[in-house]
Amino acid sequence: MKTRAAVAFEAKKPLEIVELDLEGPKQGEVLVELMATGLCHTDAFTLSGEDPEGLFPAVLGHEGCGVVREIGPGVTSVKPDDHVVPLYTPECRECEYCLNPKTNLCQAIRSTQGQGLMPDGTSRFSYKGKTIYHYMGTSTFSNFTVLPEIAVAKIRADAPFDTTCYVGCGVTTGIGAVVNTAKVEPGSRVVVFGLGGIGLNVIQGAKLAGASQIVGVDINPDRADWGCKFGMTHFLNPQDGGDVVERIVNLTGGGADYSFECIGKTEVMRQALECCHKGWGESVVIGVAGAGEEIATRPFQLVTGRVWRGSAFGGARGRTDVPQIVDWYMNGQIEIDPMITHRLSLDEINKGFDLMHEGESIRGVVVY
Ligand code: NAD
Ligand code: AHE
Ligand code: ZN
Repeated sequence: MKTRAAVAFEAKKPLEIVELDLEGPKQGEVLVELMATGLCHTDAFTLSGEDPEGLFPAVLGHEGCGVVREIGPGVTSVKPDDHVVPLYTPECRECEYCLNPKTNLCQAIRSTQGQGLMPDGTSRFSYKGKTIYHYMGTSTFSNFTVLPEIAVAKIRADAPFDTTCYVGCGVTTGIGAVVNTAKVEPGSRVVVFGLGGIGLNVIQGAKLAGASQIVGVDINPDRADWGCKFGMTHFLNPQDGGDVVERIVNLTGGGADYSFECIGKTEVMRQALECCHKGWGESVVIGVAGAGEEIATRPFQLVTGRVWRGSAFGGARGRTDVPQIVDWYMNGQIEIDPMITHRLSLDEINKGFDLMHEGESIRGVVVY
């Protein structure tokens, strides 16, 4: 079949809207009609050429929501007309990782996913006879996409597509980092670096967890109001002068119980660790840094009890946890709607990335 898609033909170039050929679902795969997709900073990161796994030409996009239109042989967990969220972290429920409660990083299809291919080692997308790569196993910047059955979460049918797509990455990543990875306790002092599409969800997760102090840190002063909307208690702009770590240690009365880096800058990751409380403070790296970048700190920071950890997709097991997060949204326990600041057509997708880079949008969503 044919599908309209925004294709990244080359790094650093705008996406091009073209009609692609799409092969139907094979064994264990499903064809999904995307209804909406969010634009996450990770898509921009890969388009920038900084992602060591970045492949071109590819159909980017990993924050979608849509409807199953066709299933391949052997598919049992979903059927046509089911509403689904594509999962860049699948959940096979069988691999060594899925069977270990310490991780959400299902590895069943990770190697082919990183090569921009479906599990059988081929791509379903092509343009003028040439292969176009998949991205993160999801490729939601296409009106139709093919996904392995283990990489879709079935969700309730009354959830709106243009907001629920955000659960496919930003909402789950932010809230999950708080509740699954850090396991923030009531009364905790939390510091969040970067108040964009991820950081604001860390803030609402920290509020949900009962944190008593939630400090937001961002160089964009407009983000102060945004943080307050979701439970931030204090805002700090690093550009206002002074040493950021010292300012946070003073503000929190000794350091953060938990900090979260939601930017992807290694120097900020260091600040996030070093602003943690001696003896017990834990810092969670969420931001994705460019190829070749490394983090550094004095080992003494760890010797004296601070902990450095990371979180992918908020530690969530997608097929199990995504439907529950969608329920939280539909029951009013978490907010999504105010964070969807811009709705765009597929033809306007490059404008959506401009808005992200200009700090104008929290989440831009393409509605098909
Ligand atoms: P975003 O562009 O919406 O937000 C980034 C925020 O950081 C902006 O508000 C910006 O003003 C702020 N910022 C930039 N430099 C800063 C600095 N030096 N100090 C303080 N604030 C600064 O991005 P996003 O979509 O929220 O994504 C954030 C990061 O999280 C990206 O690196 C993205 O790739 C990553 N990410 C990781 C996961 C995961 O599973 N680990 C999932 C999604 C996104
Ligand atoms: N490909 C990059 C790393 C990118 C990365 O860390 N991706 C996150 C999700 S970001 C979503 O917005 C992730 O889930 N990582 C776990 C994994 O297995 O990819 C690189 O540096 O090579
Ligand atoms: Zn993302």
